[in-house]
Amino acid sequence: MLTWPAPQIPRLPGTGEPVRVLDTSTGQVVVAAPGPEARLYVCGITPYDATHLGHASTYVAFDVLVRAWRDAGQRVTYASNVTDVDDPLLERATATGVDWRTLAADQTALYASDMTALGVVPPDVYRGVVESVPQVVAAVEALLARGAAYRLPSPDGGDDVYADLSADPAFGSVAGLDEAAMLVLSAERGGDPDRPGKRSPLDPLLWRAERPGEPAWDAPGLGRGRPGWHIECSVIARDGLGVPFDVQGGGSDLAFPHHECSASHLRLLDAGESARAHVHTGMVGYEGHKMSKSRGNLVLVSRLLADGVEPMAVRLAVLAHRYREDWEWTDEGLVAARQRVVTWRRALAGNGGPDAAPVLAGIRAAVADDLDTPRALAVVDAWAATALAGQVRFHEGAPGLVARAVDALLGVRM
Ligand code: 5CA
Ligand code: ZN
Repeated sequence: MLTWPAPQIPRLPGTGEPVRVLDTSTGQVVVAAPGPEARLYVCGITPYDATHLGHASTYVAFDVLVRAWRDAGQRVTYASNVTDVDDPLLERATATGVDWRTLAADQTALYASDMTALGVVPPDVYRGVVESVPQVVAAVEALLARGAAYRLPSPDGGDDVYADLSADPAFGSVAGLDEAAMLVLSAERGGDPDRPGKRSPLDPLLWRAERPGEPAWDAPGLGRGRPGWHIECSVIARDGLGVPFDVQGGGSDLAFPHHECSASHLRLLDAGESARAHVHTGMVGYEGHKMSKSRGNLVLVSRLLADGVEPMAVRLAVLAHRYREDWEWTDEGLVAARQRVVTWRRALAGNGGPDAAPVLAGIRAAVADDLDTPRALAVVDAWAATALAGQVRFHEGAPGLVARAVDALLGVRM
C-alpha cells in the first residue's frame, strides 16, 4: 500500500531521554525499546468510514512515541495494516450498494489525507490484508501442520479454520482477563463464542471458507476463502518487523480479543514470542459514548478541516489529553486548542524571548514519561506566557528553538 508523505522533522540539539510507556500486560511503565532500534506495530484502520477523532487520537499518540524514539537517537521501524477486507466493511458495502474495493480504496485515501494534514509520520511498512493473502494462507497452513489449528465445516460448504487456543499456555497474558470477561468481549468484538463445534468458545477464526456473495481467494491447502481478523496483524507484524518486536499498539478496545489473539498466533508461529510490550490508547467518546463507526456518533477529521479548523488545532486538542485515558471530545476542547494556536503564534513571532533550553528539556522529559503530552503543552504555555509578558532577559533565537521543539517532538507546526 502507498503511504502518505512524511513530514519533515527538524533537528534538535542534544538527544531525548529513554522513552517509557505503560505496558498493558504487566501494568508497568517500562522502557519498551531499550536497544538502538525501536520496532512498532500499530493496528491500522478498517476503511469503511472516514477517520474520526478516536482514530486520530490513537495515531497521534503513537506518532508522539515515534518522534520521541527518534529524538532519543533510535532508529524506528513502524509497521501498520489496513483491514481492507472484513465483515464490517463488506456489510457497509452491501448496505450502500458500493463495491467493497471502491469503499476501501476511497476511505483509505481519505485516511491518508487526514494523517498528512495532522502531521503523522507514515509507517515504514504499510500493508493491506488483500495484498497479504498468500502470507496469511501460509501461516494458517503452518498452524494446521503444527496441530495448533483445526478445520470446522462451514454451513455453505468448505471448511473454516480456527486456532486451537489450548496449544498456547500463554493465552490471556496480554489483557489479563478472566474467562467470563473474555467470553463477553469476544461476542461483542467480532468473535463467535456460540458457534457449535468449536473446541473452545474463544478459539478465533483464522480462515473463513467462501460464503455466497463474499470475496474469496484460492488457497489449495485450505479451500477458497478469506483471512480471519487477528492473523492479518500477526503476519504483517512478523514479516515487517521480525519477532519479537518492541511495541504492539492500538486502542484499548483492541486489547481483547484482537491483541490477545494476534500475540497468541505469533507465539505459535514463531516459537514462543510476540511483542515485548502492548500499549493501548484510551477511547475517545462523544455525546456520552465511545466514538464508533457502528454507533455513528462521529466527529470526522475531514469534516472539521472542511469547516476551516486548522489541522494543528485538531492535533493540539488531542494532545491536551493523556493518551492512555478515556476522554470526551467537546467543542470547548477545540475552542481551547484554537486559542492555544493563537497564543503560541504570538509568543513565537519575535526573534527573542525567554530561554528555550528549559522548554526543550521539559518537553523531552514529559514525552519520555509515558507520553505526558498535557505536561508538554503546559511547559510551552508557561514559556509563551512569560514571552508575552515581555519582562525577561532576551535570548536571541529562543522562539526558533521552541518552534522546532514543538514541531519535532509534538508534531505541531506553527
Ligand atoms: N482494523 C482494525 C485493527 S487491525 C481496527 O480496529 N480498525 S478501526 O478502524 O476500527 O480502528 C482503528 C484504530 O483506531 C484502532 O487502533 C482502534 O483501537 C482505534 N480506535 C477506534 N475507535 C476509537 C476511539 N473511539 N477512541 C480511540 N481510538 C479508537
Ligand atoms: Zn490489528
